[in-house]
Amino acid sequence: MMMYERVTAALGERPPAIGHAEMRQRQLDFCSELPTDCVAIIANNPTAIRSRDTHHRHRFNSYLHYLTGWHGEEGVAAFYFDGDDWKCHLYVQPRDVEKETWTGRRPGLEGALANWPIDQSVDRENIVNDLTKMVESAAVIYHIENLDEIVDDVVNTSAKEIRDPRKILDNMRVIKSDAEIALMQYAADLAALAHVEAMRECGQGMGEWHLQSIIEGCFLYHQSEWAYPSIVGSGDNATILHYNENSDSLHDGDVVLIDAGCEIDGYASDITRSFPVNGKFTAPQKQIYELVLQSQIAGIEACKVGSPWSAMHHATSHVLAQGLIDLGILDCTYEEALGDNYNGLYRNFFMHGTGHFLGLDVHDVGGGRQGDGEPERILTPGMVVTIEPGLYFGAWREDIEIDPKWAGIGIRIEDDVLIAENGPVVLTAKCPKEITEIEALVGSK
Ligand SMILES: [Mn+2]
Repeated sequence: MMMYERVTAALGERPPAIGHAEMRQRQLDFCSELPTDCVAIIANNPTAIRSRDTHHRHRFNSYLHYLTGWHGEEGVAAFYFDGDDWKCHLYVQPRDVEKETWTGRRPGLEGALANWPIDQSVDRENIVNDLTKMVESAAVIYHIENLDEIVDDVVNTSAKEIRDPRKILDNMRVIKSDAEIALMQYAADLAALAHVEAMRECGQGMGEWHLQSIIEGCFLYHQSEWAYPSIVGSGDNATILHYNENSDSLHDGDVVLIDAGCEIDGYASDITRSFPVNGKFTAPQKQIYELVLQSQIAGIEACKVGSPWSAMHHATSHVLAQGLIDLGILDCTYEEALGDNYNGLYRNFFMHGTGHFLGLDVHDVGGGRQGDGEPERILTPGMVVTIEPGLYFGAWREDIEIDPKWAGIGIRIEDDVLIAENGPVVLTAKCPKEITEIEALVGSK
């Protein structure tokens, strides 16, 4: 438990979950964008079978959670205007001692009404009748498809106009409040400190899964869990972007890449670090690492209020394209390396985006654009993004020629960054990324 307690000591106090007043304000802000003759239905994520009668752990739908704080299975919210005010109904499962004995406690109708910011709780048994009535008296239905089959049926059998509420909600979710930022800072701190412990414990003779267990154990010990399956890839595995088998042994001389983040009250952190298994980068590894780091720092510096979304990707790309030429990896002009539309030869080694929004979803809503054909989003205070350039030289790549000295190196460095008036705030700053810091830390347990 020593390493977990060290993390506890460095963490500080867990901030409170989002309060009811803030969620009521979200409901009002959402409803004020709707016509009063509509009903807006926000369903939950479905459950999924893992094996026979065993289910995957359920994760609430982020839109439903954003508007109501609901975190259980089932649970569907409906918003309508009653002539004076907007009302929120929540459909929930009633208390049932026999069923609860098997599947766990339920708040029931009374519990839901008392403990969630809603106007009425309704027995889920009545959802078809109740929603059908609401839909019949509305002119427009706001609805997200493919979450709840029963709700889909009610909506699709009506002949009403159906609209997607996500654009309205995404514009709200993309800007984080102080309470949300506090939760995200805590999620960032926990993941950062978990990465530090993995670096400290790392050594030869270990497996990728051991590093995974340190990181995820840290999350669990602090009543958190992974926000996405952890990636622990050493050597060539680091060059496979979504590798998460984490089943290889760590080898002397290899770099290991860990991409792991946790969730606090639904809010994600997302960190990647790449470090040498034996605590010392080789000369070629160091050259690639330095280049990715300079690119990442340029990406963070581009996180300026008023800049377009693409500014960050352009900043990282300029550094990488020039660096690949300087290292002799690309034998071409800078223009050829970069390409006309950031699609040049450097994309052989940096094939993903520079980052994404971060929030209730790890790849959070908002996107770079608000929709097809619409202008790019402009960076605004309260947005949280990741900056995560990388370079990958897979020895297994048959499509490009790679000098053996670079083969098997995969490096990505990822931080979570809050856009703020006075410049970018790196939420994941507790996780070291300078070469000297990393080399001092790895294997130092
Ligand atoms: Mn990411």
